[in-house]
Amino acid sequence: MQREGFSYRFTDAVVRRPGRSVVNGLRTAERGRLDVGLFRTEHSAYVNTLERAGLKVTVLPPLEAFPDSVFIEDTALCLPEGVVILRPGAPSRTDEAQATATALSSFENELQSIGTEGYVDGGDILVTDPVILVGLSHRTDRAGFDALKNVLSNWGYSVRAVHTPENVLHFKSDCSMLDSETILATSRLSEAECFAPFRVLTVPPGEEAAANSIRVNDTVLVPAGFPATTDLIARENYKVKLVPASQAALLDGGLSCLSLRFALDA
Ligand code: CIR
Repeated sequence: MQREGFSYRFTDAVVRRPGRSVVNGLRTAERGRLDVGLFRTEHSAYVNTLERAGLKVTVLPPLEAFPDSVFIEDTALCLPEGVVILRPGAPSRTDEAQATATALSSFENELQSIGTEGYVDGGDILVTDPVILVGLSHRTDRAGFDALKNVLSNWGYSVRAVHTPENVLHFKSDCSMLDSETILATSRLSEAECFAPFRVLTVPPGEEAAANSIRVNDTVLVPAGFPATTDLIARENYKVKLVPASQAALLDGGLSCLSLRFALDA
């Protein structure tokens, strides 16, 4: 049985700086021209916000061979028992995970992997205190889910497969965990009723991208530009910090994708 709050109480984070090749990152729609300089500025603001929320942040150098490697969350799952190296489902990203494994091996965690049978993107994994939800999606398949569940069950976790809506890249593009009992989600996801028995706060229409916020210790990081969602979360008495994420959004990325967050023993 895990300590209450283990899913949002962290000491450390690892991020990867966007390289010049980020302009070639995957995207489901053309939403505007990506500005590498602005991406780096927003990335620095993100790192700064994680630090202010109490984390020691390790910044890894860009990986030019992998345009999407700034979205490091998709390559691993960090838990108190250790790290599971994942296998991202986009062909251009599958080998990205090896570089994450190398970087994380210095943190002396137990390192497991889901092997080479299926695919899982970290963006499809929502860790909550009582259960780990894994969205099957265009990036995460049943074989990957089974391999991941195998590792997590050995560590004592309860794991459940859920459905990611057809037009949504990752399960967590549409939801995030605010505390042990509360999830923030879009209406299309909360209507799928995959969150029972959680309390669900529904993101106001038109602000779907704000569902990918992140709880880090006592702060909820919310992407800038979504005032109704910001109000909703603040009214519930969470401490909110806005973070600019316009360039990640051009590549279907949100705040959670930009870091791996974990707790090291004191
Ligand atoms: C991709 O398509 O893989 C990247 N352009 C965006 C990844 C976003 N990651 C996430 O939601 N966890």
